[in-house]
Amino acid sequence: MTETAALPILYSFRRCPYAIRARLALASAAVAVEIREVALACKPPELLAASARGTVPVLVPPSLAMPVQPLAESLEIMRWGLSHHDPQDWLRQGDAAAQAAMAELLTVCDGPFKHHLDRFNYASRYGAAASHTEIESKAVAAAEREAHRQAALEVLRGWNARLRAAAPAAGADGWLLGSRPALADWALMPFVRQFRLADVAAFDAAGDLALLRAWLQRLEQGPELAAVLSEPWGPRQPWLSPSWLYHLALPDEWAEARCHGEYRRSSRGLSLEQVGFIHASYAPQLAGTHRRFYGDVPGVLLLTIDPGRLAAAGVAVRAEAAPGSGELFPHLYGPLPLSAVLAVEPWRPVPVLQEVAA
Ligand SMILES: N[C@@H](CCC(=O)N[C@@H](CS)C(=O)NCC(=O)O)C(=O)O
Repeated sequence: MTETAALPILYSFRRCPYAIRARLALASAAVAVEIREVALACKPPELLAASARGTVPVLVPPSLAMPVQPLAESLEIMRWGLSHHDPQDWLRQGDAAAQAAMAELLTVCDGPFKHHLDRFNYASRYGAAASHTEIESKAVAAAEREAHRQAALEVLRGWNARLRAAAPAAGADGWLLGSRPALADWALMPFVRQFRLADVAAFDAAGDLALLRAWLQRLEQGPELAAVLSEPWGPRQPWLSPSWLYHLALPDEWAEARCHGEYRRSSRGLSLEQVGFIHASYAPQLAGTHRRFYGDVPGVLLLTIDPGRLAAAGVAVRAEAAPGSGELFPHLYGPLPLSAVLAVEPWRPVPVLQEVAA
């Protein structure tokens, strides 16, 4: 069942260009949302329940809003946010010609441009035909990558020409639809930025992209992008799912576990054998656990544990009261198998529910 909450939930990934454009629109619309940063290699079940496709961004509207269906397309999320409040008229309400031009730009960006961008930027993922020798394969892959770069450049030249035509009077200060930015500018920017970052020197030297370069620079250097790449819009630590269990580990002890294939520490300074179980925390308990036991340890690691995989490995989990308090904590009765650990990352302070002020 899809989770619903008082605030809209945005499953996001800080560096994903689709998620960036969604956050840009929600921030511009000053819509309060709860941001849930997702590690794409370790997607929380709540995201998959909201959208089986498992891509980000996904927006789960609050239970009282209509429609209540999650939105799993970045452009839908942008429009949803701006339909509530669009102070800079990104949607160009009432301007059918601008809207049609925008739709065309977005179709090209998310279709052919993205296609070529991916095959240029992540060429190794798309690989050359296997029938070649290794040397031939490398040459074919390089040629294919260059062909995709050229095809993407062709699209960029079209956008550069559009900037010239759309705001001849404004010169280098023009935007895709005239003298002020619209949804299309913000929606395309993260992808043009990605293209530039794949080969900064070549992009910066391209004589026929001067207007587009200036456009990108203005969009990148404004406060909007910086805002959505930092807290609270762009948290660096993945969201802590209530479906998972967590354990704080000392780096040496985790390294030892990796050698042995299982982890046998219960808590700081105590083994599984001494205690009889491994201490763990539910998401909301983690900050307190860290404060009480690990506040002075540099480099402490956060383990994310899947209770389903624990069960499959025959490790029982019991919720039991901590001594001297009625608070129930998850206790693992058996060694923690590495296969049940979904993620290991440096501990960072747990972001509390993030309400982005309107
Ligand atoms: N059409 C979708 C595409 C979203 C998308 O592909 N996002 C990427 C991250 S940038 C993703 O979630 N990929 C899934 C994965 O890597 O497992 C949109 O506009 O939101």
